[in-house]
Amino acid sequence: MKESILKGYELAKEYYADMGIDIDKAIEICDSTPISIHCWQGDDVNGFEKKEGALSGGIQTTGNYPGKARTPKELRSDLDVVLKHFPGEKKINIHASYLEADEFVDRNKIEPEHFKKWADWAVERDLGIDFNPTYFSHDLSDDGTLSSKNDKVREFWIEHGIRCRKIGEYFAQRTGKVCVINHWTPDGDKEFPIDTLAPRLRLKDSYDRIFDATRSVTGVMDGIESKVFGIGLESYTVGSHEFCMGYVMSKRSDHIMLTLDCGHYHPTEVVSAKLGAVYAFADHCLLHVSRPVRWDSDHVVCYDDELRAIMNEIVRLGKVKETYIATDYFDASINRVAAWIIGLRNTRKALLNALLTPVERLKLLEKEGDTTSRLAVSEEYKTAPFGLVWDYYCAKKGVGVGLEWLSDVKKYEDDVLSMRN
Ligand code: RNT
Ligand code: ZN
Repeated sequence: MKESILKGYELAKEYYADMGIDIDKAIEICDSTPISIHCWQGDDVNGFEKKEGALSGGIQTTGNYPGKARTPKELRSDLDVVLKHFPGEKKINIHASYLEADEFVDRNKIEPEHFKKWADWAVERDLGIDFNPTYFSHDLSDDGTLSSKNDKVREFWIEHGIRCRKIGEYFAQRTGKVCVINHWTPDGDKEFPIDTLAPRLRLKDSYDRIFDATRSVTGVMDGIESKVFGIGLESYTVGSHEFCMGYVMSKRSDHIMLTLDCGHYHPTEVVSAKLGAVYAFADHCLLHVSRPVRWDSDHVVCYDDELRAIMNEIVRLGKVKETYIATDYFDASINRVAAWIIGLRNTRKALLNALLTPVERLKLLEKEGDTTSRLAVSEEYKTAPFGLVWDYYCAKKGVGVGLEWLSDVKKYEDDVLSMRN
């Protein structure tokens, strides 16, 4: 390690010790907290089903930067570059549409064997695996999935959900780590429906049936993700926030939790402000870390106020272990590998920053009613020498300090990505 990095570490250690913070302990907690890497940043949410089809379900990647992964092998090779430049415990988050089979296998026919190569790859790297049923980008998903009024269509998607939970169990068994499954359906309407209740009752029934049919599954946690609207489905969303929150809370289940995606609320609402309320009723929740710009645009995650506020909140609530952190964005306008690394490093960085907050001191001031000091202390630590701790942590983990990662990614672009088109 460079002399200057070590010097910086010593300086920061002293500074934070004065605030009552042990930076080594903060690094240790940060490092052991899993962050789940969404596989879909590498290929614009295409997946590897042997069937042509456009991305649907009201989500959209924008940009046409060259070099996207066209095969599972390419995607995993790109992910290996990401893994090199992002510190701490990692998981890989796969969608059902990223299966591998010689011939087309429909969503209601998927089996653990179609994900064996992903599991082998993850086990070799000691990564956990998270999973997602793909309830979009399919011939049968254009007019509702789990809430469809067409029984055959609904049965098809229930079967998909059931199979996904079994595949989740397979991943948990292969990796020895919990598999977090996220259930998100795009179901909704471009115009205001007359009957807003019936689709929700069907969605509720579908989730019930998926969970009832897979009661014996172990090692799996299930997130239910809400949304405000999708493109083309602007007026009505079946799985709205109230629906999903109501569903999760009414189940009182030890494995069903709410998923909060940063882009899935009205533009002035923030996830950081919701966590304290959710945790009044829940033991766990799943975060989809994303950056909405005026809508659910899924921009690359930046080290911005809201990301820091989210991480601060889970630290202050004492819910770092209980909160499953996953990234969810898709930017096709810049080098996709760099997009991954930038967002993932920022997510980890914000977590470390939050862990270096004098939380105990602030809580005490609040308890004593000294709101003046509470504000003064809160403001003061904002300019603490956090960057020195981050650089030391990155150096210690060998993932590149500062922009060291960028030249490696540029080289990978020249040698590999640019040859793909
Ligand atoms: C869509 C949801 C969902 C997806 C992924 C691909 O609005 O955020 O989580 O982004 O499942
Ligand atoms: Zn999401």
